[in-house]
Amino acid sequence: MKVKAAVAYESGKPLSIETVELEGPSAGEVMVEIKASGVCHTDAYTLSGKDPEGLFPAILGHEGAGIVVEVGEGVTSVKPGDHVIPLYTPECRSCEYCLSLKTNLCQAIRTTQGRGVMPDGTSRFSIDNQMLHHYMGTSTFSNYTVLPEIAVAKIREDAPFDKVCYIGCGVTTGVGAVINTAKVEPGANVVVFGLGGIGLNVIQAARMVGANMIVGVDLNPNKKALAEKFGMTHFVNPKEVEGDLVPYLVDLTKGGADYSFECIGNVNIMRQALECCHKGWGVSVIIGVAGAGQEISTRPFQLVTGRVWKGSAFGGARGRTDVPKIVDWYMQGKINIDDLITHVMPIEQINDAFELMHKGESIRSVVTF
Ligand code: NAD
Ligand code: AHE
Ligand code: ZN
Repeated sequence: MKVKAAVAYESGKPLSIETVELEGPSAGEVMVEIKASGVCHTDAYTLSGKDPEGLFPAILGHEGAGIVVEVGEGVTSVKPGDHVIPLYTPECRSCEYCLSLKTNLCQAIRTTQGRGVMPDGTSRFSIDNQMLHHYMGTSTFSNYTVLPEIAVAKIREDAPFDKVCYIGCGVTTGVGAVINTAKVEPGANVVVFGLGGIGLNVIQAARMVGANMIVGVDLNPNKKALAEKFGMTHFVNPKEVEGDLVPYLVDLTKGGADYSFECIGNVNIMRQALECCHKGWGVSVIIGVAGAGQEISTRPFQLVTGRVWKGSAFGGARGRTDVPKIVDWYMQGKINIDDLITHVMPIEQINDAFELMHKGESIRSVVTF
């Protein structure tokens, strides 16, 4: 069928709105009508050409919500009419990774997902007989997309698509990093680097679990007011700190952060995030995604003396199990999504969403179809 999609033909170039061909779902797959999709920094990262897995031409987008319209042979867990959130981290519940219960990184389809194709090695998208790559197994910048059954979370039907799409990445990533990865406890002192679409969700979860100090670090002073509304207790603009940032933060937190979170994707800041942690027990969680060729470094002494470096993908969440619960939290008013969605626009204006992000003027833009 013919669908409307924003196509990334080349890295570094604006997306192009096109009518593209979408094949129906094969066995084990579902077709979803995407109603809304957030634009995450990771989409910009891949479009920039810095993603070693970035493939072009492709249909980007991984933060969507929509309705199942058709299911392939053998699909049992969802049916047409079900409301769903696509999962770039699927949950097959049968691979070694899922069964380990030690990670959320289901590997059932990771290889083909990274190659921009469905599990059978082919793409469902094409234009003028030219194959278009899927992206992160989701391709939500299209009004219809095809996904493996294991890559959709069924959600309640009263949840608004243009809000809960954000749970498809940013909300779950930030909230989950606090709850699942770091397991922040009441009274902990937390430092959050980067007060964007991810960092603000880290902040709201830190407040939710009863953190004591919640320090936000950002170069953009315009992020301060919203971060305070979400629970930040202290704002630090590195440009205004005399001398080194790390000793300043250690001083501020009276010995170092119990937990720090890097929500930028800058390897130099990742080092600062680790080193501002408390000696003996501080845990630093890397969330930000850094470009190809970038590496982190620190003195091993930092780890020998008890600081712990961790990473978190999709907030350590098991999508089919956890995403419906996070939707419930939103619907019950336990988490605030509305104030983070600063811009909503039709898919035709998706390039404006990238521009707003680059200018630091948005937290989350959502495109609708
Ligand atoms: P964003 O652009 O909304 O926010 C980034 C923030 O960092 C901005 O407020 C910016 O002003 C600030 N910043 C930039 N450079 C800085 C510096 N040197 N010092 C202090 N602050 C600085 O981005 P986002 O959508 O919140 O994403 C953040 C990162 O998380 C990206 O790298 C993204 O790819 C990654 N991400 C990872 C996962 C995961 O599962 N691990 C999921 C989603 C996003
Ligand atoms: N292809 C990229 C991977 C980037 C990355 O780490 N992605 C995160 C999700 S970011 C969502 O906004 C993730 O889930 N990683 C685990 C995985 O298996 O990809 C690169 O840099 O190579
Ligand atoms: Zn994302």
